[in-house]
Amino acid sequence: MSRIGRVERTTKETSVLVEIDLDGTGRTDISTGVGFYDHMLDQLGRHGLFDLTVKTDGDLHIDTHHTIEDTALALGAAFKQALGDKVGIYRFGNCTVPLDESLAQVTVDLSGRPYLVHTEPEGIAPMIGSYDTTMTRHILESFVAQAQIALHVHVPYGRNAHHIVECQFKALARALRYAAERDPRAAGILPSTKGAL
Ligand SMILES: [Mn+2]
Repeated sequence: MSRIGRVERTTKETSVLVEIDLDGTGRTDISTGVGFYDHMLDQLGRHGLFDLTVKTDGDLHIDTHHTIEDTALALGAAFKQALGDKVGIYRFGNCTVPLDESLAQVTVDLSGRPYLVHTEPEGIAPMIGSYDTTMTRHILESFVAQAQIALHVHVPYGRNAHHIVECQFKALARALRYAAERDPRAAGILPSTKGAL
């Protein structure tokens, strides 16, 4: 049974298409018009071993905010759709990833309830190309709201803004992969005593 999510989301501000296959090989085709964001979504696919297509046509003549946010919302919705009934998956995942001087620790519960805890160093460079670094938290908030997951992302230390953001996406990718992976000991079992996720 394939685990694929496909979401098209069009507003007066943006037009977004996201397709994700949770059981892919890390093949990506990403185009948002925000170079660094494309680089981050490429990390998400590659290190999550998700096949990921993202096509966003946004109002970049205003700024990158709507383009980045709406892409994250569609990505969260597509991820939730691909997860389906969550039977037989690990549900929890965590990964710690260093990138030179920076470290990211990510823990996820595919709980069905949205909650984000996020900390990163203060005072990092405000821009990476056209990417506003205050958007990292906004991306995670948007993704969590639609994916309906609990997500804790911590960067206890780091200096370079590019490294600080990139290690978060790499650790997120791997934590999501572990949580969404099928547990061979749990075939047909929903990982919840409540009977619903
Ligand atoms: Mn916003």
